[in-house]
Amino acid sequence: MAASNPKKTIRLGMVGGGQGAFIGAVHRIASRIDNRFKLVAGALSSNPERALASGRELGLDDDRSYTDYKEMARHEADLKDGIEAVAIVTPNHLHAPIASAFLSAGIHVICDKPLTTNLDEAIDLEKKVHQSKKLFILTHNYTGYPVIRQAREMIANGTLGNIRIVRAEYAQDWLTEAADDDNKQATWRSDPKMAGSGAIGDIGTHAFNLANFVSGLETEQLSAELSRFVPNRQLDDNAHINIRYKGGARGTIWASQVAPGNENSLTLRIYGEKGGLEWSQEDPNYLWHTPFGEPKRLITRSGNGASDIANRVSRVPGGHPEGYLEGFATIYSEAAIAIEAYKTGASLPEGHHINTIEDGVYGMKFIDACQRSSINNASWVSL
Ligand code: SOE
Repeated sequence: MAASNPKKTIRLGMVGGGQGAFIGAVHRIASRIDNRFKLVAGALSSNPERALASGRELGLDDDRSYTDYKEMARHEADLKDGIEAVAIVTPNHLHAPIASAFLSAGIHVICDKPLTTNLDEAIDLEKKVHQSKKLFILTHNYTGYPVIRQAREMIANGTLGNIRIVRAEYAQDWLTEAADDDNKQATWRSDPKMAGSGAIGDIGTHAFNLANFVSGLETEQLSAELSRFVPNRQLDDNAHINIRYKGGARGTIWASQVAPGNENSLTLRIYGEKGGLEWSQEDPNYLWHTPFGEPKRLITRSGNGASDIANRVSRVPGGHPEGYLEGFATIYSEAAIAIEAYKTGASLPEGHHINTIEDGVYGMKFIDACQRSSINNASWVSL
């Protein structure tokens, strides 16, 4: 990222993400790519042996390895060199209580999505964030890709004219069959108490967030049909959603965990009166611009046609692929810039973006509206 960024390393703690977890390791790698954070404390597991072993594996001092996040928040707040920010990488039902404990201790929060298990909890958490006056950053990591930043800029500056159609798809296949009991990732994600929502929360909120981020549109109403295709599954594993945006544009979101052949197929297509944009997460360095009546144009990350906004969040020259981890790293580096600016009062650089508590609540309004609509025969509901 741009050389003008302040370079102070921020002391980071982590809750969740011990041995056997998936997303915690991604957060840790992402936090280090631009050398902006140092992990110094963690409550990596609620199991004492696993917490200690996971901490040691990551080089944490034993006295900064906790099993109780509340104790971690209290103790870290008392230390002279205590953590400045905490990353929450637990199942969804723990996001709100953990975030509240650290906010009350005066520590900034970086949290995985979706925000909570239900909308009421999300609204309560929003109040706590505001009261604490600390930063809350939600890791909607797909907003970190350079050409996604450029797509947003192109739409904002009118390159496509008025937007008419938004189509976001997030298709996976890993839950096509009932998961084994020892599949930790699947078990909590399909438990209503721990996850609160199925495909719409786990991946649909990413698609919704990305479509909003790039298009700049605001949802007026939606109609959703949530399905549970796998017998005995308690949460949705497939969702079809139609969206009416304010101003007249129309959108569809398809989120599925049961679409064989799709590993992590997040795609976005947006069309306006003057042209369109097309992007696929599995080929993330490229953005197609389709001006109406002209040949398609390929914009490449940090290469042909890349803008300053895209280059600001690129690291290596075009033709050398950047992907998931670098996009995630951008979320962390933007968080670091926001934390530094909070401390020093410095202004944020042009193009800087973080997903805030408000984006988290908006995602929960989306989930809530999908659930309300679906149980009512896919009726149109407002957010
Ligand atoms: C699993 O479905 C998962 O890891 C999600 O939880 C992430 O948010 C998504 O980015 C990739 O898939």
